[in-house]
Amino acid sequence: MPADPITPRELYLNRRTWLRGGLIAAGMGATALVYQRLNGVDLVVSEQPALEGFVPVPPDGLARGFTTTEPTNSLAAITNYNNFYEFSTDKDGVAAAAKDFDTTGWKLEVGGLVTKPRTYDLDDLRRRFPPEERIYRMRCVEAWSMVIPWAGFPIASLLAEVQPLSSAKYVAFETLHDPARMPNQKRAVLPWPYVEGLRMDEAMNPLAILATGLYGQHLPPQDGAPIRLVVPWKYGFKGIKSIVKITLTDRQPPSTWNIQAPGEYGFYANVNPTHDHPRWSQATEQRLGESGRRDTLMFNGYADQVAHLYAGQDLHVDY
Ligand SMILES: Nc1nc2c(c(=O)[nH]1)N[C@H]1C(S)=C(S)[C@@H](COP(=O)(O)O)O[C@H]1N2
Ligand SMILES: [Mo]
Repeated sequence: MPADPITPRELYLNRRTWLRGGLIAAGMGATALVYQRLNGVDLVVSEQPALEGFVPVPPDGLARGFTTTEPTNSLAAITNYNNFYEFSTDKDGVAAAAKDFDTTGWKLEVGGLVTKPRTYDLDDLRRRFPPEERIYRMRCVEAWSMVIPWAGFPIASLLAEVQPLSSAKYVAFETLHDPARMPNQKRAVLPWPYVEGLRMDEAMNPLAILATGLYGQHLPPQDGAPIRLVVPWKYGFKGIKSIVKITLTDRQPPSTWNIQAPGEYGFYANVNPTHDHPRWSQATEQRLGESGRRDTLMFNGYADQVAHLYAGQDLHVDY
């Protein structure tokens, strides 16, 4: 198997054609799935228009956790190895199944316990919140990981505009529910729509973003077009895709995987190498494109930025 081609950062900002390449065989260990890209299978290469007003990661971004010196995974890998059950439960089948997903006329409704509820269209969002680059590690609860150059804006900026009431303690997120456009919603593989939530202080942390792009392009359908959540210190399932609704609330919101298997997936779902999943270890992970496994880091390596949010909380109980 060829290694995942690493894309130098200088190239992706102006390069419009992408090499087709094989993905790696990511061995997940005896307890988890083994993913193999067979020779001869073409990847779905997802070309999207460039994002206007894209702001590269700031020079002091490393200290703030906004970037990393670890190599980014290729666009081909990021867009052909996905979890998005509304389209397919096969990670290598999402790209093809979501290829024609139409996001024309998308609306994002923001309401609940706020002073100024508001419905945004994508042009509003782009105008008001220019896409900033954030290069984050992404650690799936299934024990694989990638490094992804997102473009997005802090949720804090959006919340500042709608002005949460002091009674608002949590932020609830909801994915589109439309089986005509998300065909796997015709099957009851999960309760639809997919929902997620954050505590207010988590949502206000500068690392938490709403992403509208990656590699300086608009977000491809398989990665959650046109807008999805990215919280890099939590397991990937918290990063809800294709969001239509954000609601401020005083109660802990439901989380799809927590409803589905409460003993396996907590509401907080902070990356924690010392708290194993009941069916597999969380101590190590398979980074796509690497041959050996690497150690999983507490809070996925973002402890300096977020550990204070959980002071006094038992992360083996509130997991
Ligand atoms: N609506 C929705 N959001 C979702 C999922 C999903 O199935 N449906 N899968 C989650 C999981 S388990 C992961 S690991 C990430 C994967 O994001 P990526 O495919 O862009 O890497 O999306 C998350 N967001
Ligand atoms: Mo995941």
